[in-house]
Parts: sequence; C-alpha cells; structure tokens
Amino acid sequence: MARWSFETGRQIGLLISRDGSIEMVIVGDAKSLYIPELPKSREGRKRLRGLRLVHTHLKGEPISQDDLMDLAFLRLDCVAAVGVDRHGGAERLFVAYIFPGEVNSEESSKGWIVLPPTHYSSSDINFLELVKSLEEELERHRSSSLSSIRSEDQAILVVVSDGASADVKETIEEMKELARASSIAVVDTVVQRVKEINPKYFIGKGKLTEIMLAALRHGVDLLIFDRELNPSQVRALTDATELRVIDRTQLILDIFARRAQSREGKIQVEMAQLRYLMPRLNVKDDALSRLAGGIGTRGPGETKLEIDKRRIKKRLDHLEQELSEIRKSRAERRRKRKEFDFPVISLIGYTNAGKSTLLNALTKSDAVVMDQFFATLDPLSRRLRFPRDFEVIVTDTVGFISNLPDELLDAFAATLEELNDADILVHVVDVSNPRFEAHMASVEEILKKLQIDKKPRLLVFNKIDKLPSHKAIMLSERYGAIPISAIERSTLYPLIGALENYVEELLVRQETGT
Ligand SMILES: Nc1nc2c(ncn2[C@@H]2O[C@H](COP(=O)(O)OP(=O)(O)OP(=O)(O)O)[C@@H](O)[C@H]2O)c(=O)[nH]1
Ligand SMILES: [Mg+2]
Repeated sequence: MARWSFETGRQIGLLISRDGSIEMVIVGDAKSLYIPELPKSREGRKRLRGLRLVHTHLKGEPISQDDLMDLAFLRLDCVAAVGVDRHGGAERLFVAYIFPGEVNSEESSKGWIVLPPTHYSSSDINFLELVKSLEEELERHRSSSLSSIRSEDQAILVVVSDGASADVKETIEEMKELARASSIAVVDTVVQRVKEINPKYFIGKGKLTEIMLAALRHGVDLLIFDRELNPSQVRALTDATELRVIDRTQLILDIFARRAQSREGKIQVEMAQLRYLMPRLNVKDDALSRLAGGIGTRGPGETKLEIDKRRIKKRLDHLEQELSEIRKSRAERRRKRKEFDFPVISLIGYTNAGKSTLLNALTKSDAVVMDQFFATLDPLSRRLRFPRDFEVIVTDTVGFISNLPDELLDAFAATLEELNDADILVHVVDVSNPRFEAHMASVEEILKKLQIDKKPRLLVFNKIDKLPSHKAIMLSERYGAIPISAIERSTLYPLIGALENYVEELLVRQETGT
C-alpha cells in the first residue's frame, strides 16, 4: 500500500471486515480519502460497524480530524494510518478507536483513543480482542446509563447557545421538562456555544462528532435540538449522523398530540402537525420518515411524496371543515353564556404555573393538575360564587411557553379566542421559578400576538410556599402582584377580594351603562 501510494501520490485505504476479508479498496487524493456510503449494518446503529479502515498517509502525518470523524460517523471498529516514508516504504502506524468510557474531561477523553505510534512491523495489537472488549464495554456502559430510566425513548439533547451560562442551564431544564412530557428521557446533554450558527448543520462538525460518540456510548438514536431547525438542516443532520433528529417545535407538537382530549383539540394539533410537515416534504429523502414519525425506516421516494403532499392538503381541507362545524356549536355555547351574562375571569400564564390548581382551589373542581408541561390543552370553564353573592365564570387555558411555534399558536388561536370574552385576565406566574421574569415576558409577547394585551389584568404570584416569605413579599411588591399559594386555600383571600372588587365595579358600570 505504501509503495502504491508513493507511486500514485494518493492515499489508499482498505475497509477490512473482522474475518480479515477486504470489503472495499478506496483511492483518495494526496491529503484525504472519501469513503462512500456504506451499507447499513445488520446489527443496527447501536454496535460498531464491523469494519476497520487501514489507509496511508503520504507525509507520515498522524491521525487527522477527518480520520476521527470517519471513525465516529461510520462507527468503524478502528482507523489505522500507515505513514509513507521518503522512499515509498511503510513507516509508523497510527491507530485510533472509539472509547466508550465517560467523556467528562475536555481533552483526554473525547470519546476516542489514539494509540502512541509504533513502527508498522512491530505493532502488537490483538485487534479482534480489542474490538470484543470495546463492544462489551459499550454494552456495559449502556446498561448502566439506562437502568435508572424507565421511558419510552431516550435521547441526547443538543443545546445551541450564544448566551449566558445561566440561560443555558434553564434552557436545558426546560427542554428536559418538554422531553419528559413527551415520555423521552434525556440521557446526555451536549452544549455548543457559538457566536454564529453554522447554517448547514447548525452546529460545528467537531461537536457533531462528539454527539455521534455520545449516541454510540448510550445506545441512543434520537437527537433533540433546542431550537427550530429548517428542513435542510434536518436533512444535513440526519444524513451525516444517521440518527433521528427532532427540534423543539416537533417536541411541543408531540406533547400537544398526546394531551389533546377534545375533538377540537385533536383536530387543531393534527392540523398544526401537518402544516409543520408540509414545507419539509420538499426534502426528497429519508430524512422525512425520521421527521414524520420518528421511525427510522427508509422513507418514501419523490413520487410518493407528491402523493403524500396532495393527501395532506386533502386531509387539511377535511379537518378545516370539521373544525368549522365544531366552532359553530362553540359559538352557540358562548352566545348562551353571554345571555346569562356572567362576568368571565380567564386564567392565563406560562405552562406549569399552577393555573389549573388555582381554578380547582377557587371553584372547588377537579381539573387535571400535573407537574408536567401542558397538562391542560382544552379550555375548561367553571362557575364561581363569590362571598358577596354574585356569580362569575372562571376559565382555565392552555399554558404558554417561550418561542411558541407559530403553527401551534395559529392552531390554538380559535380556542384562545375565548379569551376575547374575558372581562379580566388573571396572569398566574410561578414566582418560585428562577426564570419567572422571562416567563412573564413570553406571556406578554403571546398576549400581544393574540391582540388581547390591552385587556384588564391581574398579576398573581403563585407558589409562594416555595420561597422564603420576605422574598415573596418583596417580589410581589416590586411587580404589584398578589401573592398566593394555590395549594393553600387560606392564601387566596386577597385574590378573591381583588377579583370581587373588580367584578363588582364592572357590574355597576354595566348597570349604569358607562
Ligand atoms: N408548591 C406548590 N406547587 C404548586 C402550587 N400551585 C400549583 N402547584 C403544582 O405545580 C404543578 C403544575 O400545576 P398545574 O395547575 O397543573 O399548572 P398549569 O398552569 O395548569 O399547567 P399547564 O396546564 O401544564 O399549563 C402541579 O404539580 C401543582 O401541584 C403552589 O402554590 N405551590
Ligand atoms: Mg393546567
């Protein structure tokens, strides 16, 4: 190999299977070798490929970044480089392989090991034994990292950040919560700090290599990105990694799909999913199938996609129609409610703030309460009789979240339309959450989008039981909020009093027609 390389001025590589047969001969150029797409290994992506790459380096250079990327992306058993000397003879041998141990420290353990170079003739690696122990180690590592997690799916979270590290921490927490609500356990998190987003992969290739190795180590084939990826980014990522890739929007759509109870809610979510999928159908490869159901089978060809597109359009039309029927009866219900003319108090706020808990506490009902994102999807209304003996309607709504995907906001715009009927919005904030200010800002933004930001509003700081009381008082004063703990009815009197005052005023104004 060294001599041929020397004579042709090109790298030469062999892909060798474990039984020693040569599966492929590759001729590169002076500096690199391009390995064509390999057939999918039967063992699936959780094992090593069963192929090692032995190739020449014309200038006797050590294992390169490209070599390591081939190692990781193709899950090769190992990569070996034979240095060619000035006379065309073989010289030093460099060997690198994937190392499944922990990758916590920066340089020393990036997920691979590069052996110290030896002369090619004096290398004493027992290759088969090495591979066997590596695979055993992979297996061991996986069973230990998965044993504590009972979940439908495991994933690696990829956070791309250009901001402060405190924000990164909160982003990770929120993404984990979203994943949990979708029955996905996050087994590892990779953070990429960037000044500018790489438009092709979204993240750098070095980081991608790290992700590949983490996926291999944990036996995971799902990546969750904390931002919205455009269709070509998803394609580039799935092509490069052969992993399933989903973004934050998809995750939220998935949660909504799981939670939707009413016919209306289900239709709205399905429409949002289809609308999200449509532009991504232009990508004519199997990125789609991973995108669509997260199922890793090979995807449809182009003609099928055209049919699928038409079918989706038809389905959307159908859903639209069904929805308008449902909305007619909803409008009817609203009209009736208006006839009774009860004032309407709507609870709004970030997801998990405690809106449903407050509804239950106020109206002694049993709306679904869960320590999970998006527990409530369908609006719920209950009557409340105040001590001063008048009645109001209290409505619970779907929780808000930062960067709410437009597809979803559109889909739920109709449900949220009910908020137009509200006489007052009660903005519930989980003040015990370190990010509560950011959450308030997100809520504000969504209210603007819904064009209801001018409605009368009452700010309520919930979960004060989780804060030292002086802090709760200080924060409430600073923001002019009413502090409560929705799980302790006794803390609700100031809130009930404020609502009563507001509603009473409203009724007086209505009577006098001013
Ligand atoms: N410690 C404490 N926990 C609370 C309080 N209010 C609500 N919780 C808890 O917070 C979690 C979320 O409460 P929910 O009422 O479901 O919140 P939500 O705003 O309706 O959330 P979504 O419907 O998911 O948007 C539940 O585990 C509640 O038990 C409170 O005042 N103190
Ligand atoms: Mg709720």
